[in-house]
Amino acid sequence: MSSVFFILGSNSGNSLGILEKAIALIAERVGTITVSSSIYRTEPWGFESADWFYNQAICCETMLSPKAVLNTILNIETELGRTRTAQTTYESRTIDIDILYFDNEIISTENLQIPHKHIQYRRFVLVPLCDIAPDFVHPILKKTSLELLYNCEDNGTVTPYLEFPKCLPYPYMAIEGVIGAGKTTLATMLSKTFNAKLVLETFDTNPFLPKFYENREKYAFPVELSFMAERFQQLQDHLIAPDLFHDMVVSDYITEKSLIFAANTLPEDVFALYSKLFHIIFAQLPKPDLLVYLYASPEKLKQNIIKRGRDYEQNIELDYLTQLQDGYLEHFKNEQNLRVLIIDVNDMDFVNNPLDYHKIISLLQDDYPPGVSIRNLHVFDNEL
Ligand code: PH2
Ligand code: MG
Ligand code: MG
Repeated sequence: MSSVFFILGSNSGNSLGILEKAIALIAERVGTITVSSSIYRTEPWGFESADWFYNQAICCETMLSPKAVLNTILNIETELGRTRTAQTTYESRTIDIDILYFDNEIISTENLQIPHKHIQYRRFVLVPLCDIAPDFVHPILKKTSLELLYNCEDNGTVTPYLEFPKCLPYPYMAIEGVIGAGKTTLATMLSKTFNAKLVLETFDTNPFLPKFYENREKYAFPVELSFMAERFQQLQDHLIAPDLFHDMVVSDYITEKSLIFAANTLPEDVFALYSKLFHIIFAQLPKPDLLVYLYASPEKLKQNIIKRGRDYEQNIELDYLTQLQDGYLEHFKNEQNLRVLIIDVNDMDFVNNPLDYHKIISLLQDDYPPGVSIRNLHVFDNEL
């Protein structure tokens, strides 16, 4: 019996399904699989592609010779749709199975090199390998997997792949937050993960918005009215019409946003009129089952605004962001029947860090009572 270590990778087709099939075929034809690593999402190494890999390392006990193992895995690759072109550079593949180690053997023939000659240069190999064989010693380099990883200069991203639930307990969710909090990004990501209907505010069709940022007083009323009309129309279209293809709706705003902004931008008497109109118009619309508010400090919001670089937003002052945030928080106190979940995202990066995104999704799986719930807090303590 010999122990053989493999790294499997796929970045095209139904990668997760293909990995699973490859492992089943290896178990059948090569030998019992004794351990397997987590699955990782990894940046393409050695070539450019928008399609990241799924990689996983496994260890298998086999009676076969190295040559026979090689032939077996090449056949499995072909059966699972791997095609090889004459191209000499790397390219995307449905499945790649490479032998990393075969006991402590050192083999160097034209078709087979053991240990695999790139182990020490690749984080996408070393990270999964450290899951299953941290202390295995490379027979040529005489270093353990952990030492190789420690010395590895590759800085390609390798992050654990996490499974998401199939659905969330809230059929209609609204994501809110002040300008720059990431609500549109999060709403869009959630709609993709859960195949939800996405309802995004169409801020760029509001002809008054750039003018408003130039001259607040003059354009406050038309800008707010214009938003109110647009929001009403959109939500009416999406929430009332049944949709056979989506069980969930995610929006990046709540209608009350109109009131919160208007309270800030309109003089008192004009706001009273606006508020009256608002309540007449919106009385009919359903409320979200969960309102998620992304809380970030004004300084962090300002950084995000600078990062995304919309010209007309660049002069927004910290004070204005603070006032809006206070407006939201104050508003939530009075909405006793709404489930409001405040997530402090100051130290989160759900766009680039899959663990953070996963954390948000696990928060969205919980049950919340009506009223305000706060998660992930350090900033808040006694504020609410
Ligand atoms: N395989 C390659 C080349 N580059 N990059 C990642 N992240 N994962 C792989 O499995 C991989 C790669 C050649 O086999
Ligand atoms: Mg390979
Ligand atoms: Mg290969």
